[in-house]
Amino acid sequence: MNETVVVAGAVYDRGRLLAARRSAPPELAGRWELPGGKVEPGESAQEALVRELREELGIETEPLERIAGEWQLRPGLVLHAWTAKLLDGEPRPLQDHDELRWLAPEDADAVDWLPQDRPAVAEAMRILRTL
Ligand code: DCM
Repeated sequence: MNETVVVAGAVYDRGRLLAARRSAPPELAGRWELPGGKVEPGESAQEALVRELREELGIETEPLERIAGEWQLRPGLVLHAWTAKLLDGEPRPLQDHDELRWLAPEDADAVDWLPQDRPAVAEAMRILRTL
């Protein structure tokens, strides 16, 4: 099996979870996600997550733990999610997104999440409540 992993980050800061609204591609634009991207050959999931969050949002993060589960995006592409701590920077939508929001646990349903991200978001909010 040579499945490509998309790694998404549940980035926490001061009791809130970062949500990002996609600006592309057209079929995903306007929906909200946990930001991230594809793991490249030779990269670990954690390295890919740190790189993607730096490229897309201009932030430095530390991956914490894998959120249990994996979600098929399409044949050959599978979504994993990790919790991550914001270390430095104020997130800005530099590419792929046009809006960002910090959500408290009670606001989890305030945005229109991509369906494939919903299980990871629910688990991320459960973890956030315990931190
Ligand atoms: N993707 C997703 N959920 C995420 C991140 C990405 O469903 N939290 C999907 C969107 C794309 C693919 O993964 O089909 C690759 O993402 P990107 O374009 O951000 O590299």
